[in-house]
Amino acid sequence: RSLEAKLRHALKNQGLALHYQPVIDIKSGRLIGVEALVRMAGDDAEDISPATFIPIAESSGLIVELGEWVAIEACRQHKLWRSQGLPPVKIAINVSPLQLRQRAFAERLGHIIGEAGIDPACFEIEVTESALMESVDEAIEILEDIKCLGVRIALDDFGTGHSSLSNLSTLPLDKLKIDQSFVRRIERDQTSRVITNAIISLARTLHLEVVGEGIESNETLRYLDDQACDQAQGFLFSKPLPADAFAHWYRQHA
Ligand code: G
Ligand code: G
Ligand code: MN
Ligand code: NA
Repeated sequence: RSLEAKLRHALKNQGLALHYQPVIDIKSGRLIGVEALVRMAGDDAEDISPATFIPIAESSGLIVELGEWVAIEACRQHKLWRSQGLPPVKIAINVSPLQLRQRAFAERLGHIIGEAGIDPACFEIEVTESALMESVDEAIEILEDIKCLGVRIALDDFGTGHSSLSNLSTLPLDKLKIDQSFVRRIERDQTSRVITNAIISLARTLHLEVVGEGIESNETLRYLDDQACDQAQGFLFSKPLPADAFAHWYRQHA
């Protein structure tokens, strides 16, 4: 079966799942959020990577349906964790640029969050820098609408796209996520350190939160702490986990 057919089937038959990766406040070491990442079961035990099927979802138009499922499922899970006594951490979903071009996106998102009864300030969308900058003018109005819902907006994979400084200050952003490619080379590459420092100070200047992604070692974490980076995410803390495993991880680390 083609990947598109598999995806269509998965959407209809509960064949998708969200995994959750913790986001840590570096100063306190506490959990402050989770990023939800979609998974599709493959024919064998291996999941099919979203890096493979998201592009198919985009080219086939299934991304709209998939994106709605992701938002609904993230809200459902957030609510369930709350009822199980987990603190009101933020939950982030990844949003494709194609979703952002849907006029109705903000309205749908507002509806989904409202139905679930979730505080919009706990909900964050991640938009990749490169995708956003391809059509800033189109995206900006929708981002403004999303901002009006009270939902937070993070710029993902930051440092690899082509934001102009004027774009950055015009967009209603809350957070920059430093691209993993820089973070992972911090220990061995001076250029990656310089770029990381520049992103952190840019975030400071624009009053944005800043998070280092792809942290795999204590040395990298210490470096980011020294540079006054706010938040951290990476395999050092945990890989993305199924919901139950995440709740277990949380109880062990609370
Ligand atoms: O989880 P993993 O690192 O394999 O994710 C690979 C890529 O797929 C990342 O760039 C991530 O942002 C993207 N991705 C994961 N989940 C979603 C999702 O729900 N929607 C969209 N649009 N992209 C996602
Ligand atoms: O593009 P985005 O930042 O949404 O991608 C998130 C992806 O990064 C997920 O697929 C996740 O599995 C992966 N990831 C998260 N932390 C680490 C890490 O510390 N090392 C590596 N290699 N990948 C990571
Ligand atoms: Mn992301
Ligand atoms: Na990223």
